[in-house]
Amino acid sequence: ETAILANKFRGCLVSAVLGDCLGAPYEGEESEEISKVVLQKYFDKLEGPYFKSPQKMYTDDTSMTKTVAESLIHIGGFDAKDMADRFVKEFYKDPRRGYGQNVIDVFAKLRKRTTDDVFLPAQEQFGGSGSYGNGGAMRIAPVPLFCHKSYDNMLHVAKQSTLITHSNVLGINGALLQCIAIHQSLALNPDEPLDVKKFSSDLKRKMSVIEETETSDDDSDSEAGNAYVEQLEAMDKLLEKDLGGIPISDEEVERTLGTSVAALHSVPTAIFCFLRAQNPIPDIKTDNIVRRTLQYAISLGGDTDTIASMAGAIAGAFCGYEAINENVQKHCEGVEEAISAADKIHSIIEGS
Ligand code: F2R
Ligand code: MG
Ligand code: MG
Ligand code: MG
Repeated sequence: ETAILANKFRGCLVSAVLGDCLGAPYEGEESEEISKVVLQKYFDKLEGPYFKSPQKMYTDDTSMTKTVAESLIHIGGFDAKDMADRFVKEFYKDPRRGYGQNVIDVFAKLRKRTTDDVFLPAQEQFGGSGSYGNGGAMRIAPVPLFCHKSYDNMLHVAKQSTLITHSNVLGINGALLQCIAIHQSLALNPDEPLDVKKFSSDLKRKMSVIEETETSDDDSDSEAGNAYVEQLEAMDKLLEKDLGGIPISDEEVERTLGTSVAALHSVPTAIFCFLRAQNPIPDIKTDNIVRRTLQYAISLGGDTDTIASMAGAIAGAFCGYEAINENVQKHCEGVEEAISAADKIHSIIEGS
């Protein structure tokens, strides 16, 4: 059983890297600009016999995920100051990774800060409303691995680690939703067909608890309401259509769930990609659920690296490392580090 979990940890972090590396060249493109035929060939070629070529580079998604893992491993738990210092160090060491301009302001303030309050710069973003971007969600994957034994502690660490850069309730809850989705995937047997309806209703139940709490203990005029539960309900309707044999266009997914850098319009989309990929998808020729998830996520356009990375993390946590094509891994930067981080996290939590 512990070997199964180790395999799932690797699958989660490696698939997250693959989604980032493979999706990054398409970030910001419209779905209709991305040819399904070209995308099929892109994956076929990378999965085929190995050929020498420069690796596909990872972006801020993987830089920050690596840092979250390194901090948890180094401390043996969560320490906000350690994690914040590592985000800053990583950014200034390797800034050309496609970070957004706004989050760079947080790093600059964190570097110059004179107090120990590492949460202050994030609170000052966007005139005090905080970022609702998907930057907290995109880097969360190590948290559900490290904290998989304690749900409440997992939510605590997910929230605190997000608050270092994102203080808007939508940015925070997006990270919590992505964290919970990975946590659910870790607990499932990939040899049995996934119960899509149960996966979604479990997510909705947990998010409704979170959205009720967030709304009531927040003094600020909380616009959050039940935004994520509503997105998950919209996701269910799309999935029901799909199961009923009614075609779902990319335009409908984009219009209903979104494909932007906003957490609300990308985290539910990533979960949708994973759930829809449990069954065949038109124009995507593969039996592999991880590949189908990644290829579909990229085909939707928009924030492709991040949506594919988040969807990949959930799919990899479900299917495990053995399901991931070996050749495609060689074409992506950062895979070895992801494997090493997954193994270290596993040995820390199994050793204790
Ligand atoms: N930044 C990008 N991609 C576009 C730029 C690519 C780059 N120029 C290049 O290729 O070199 N990708 C990465 O950023 C996303 C994660 O963003 P994160 O970390 O959440 O950043 P930020 O700046 O906090 O928020 C993102 C944008 O969301 C809007 N926004 C957020 N909160 C807002 C608020 N309260 N009011 C108004 N707007 C808000 C802003 O437009 C932010 O810039 C990932 O895609 C990652 O891959
Ligand atoms: Mg489109
Ligand atoms: Mg990126
Ligand atoms: Mg992105």
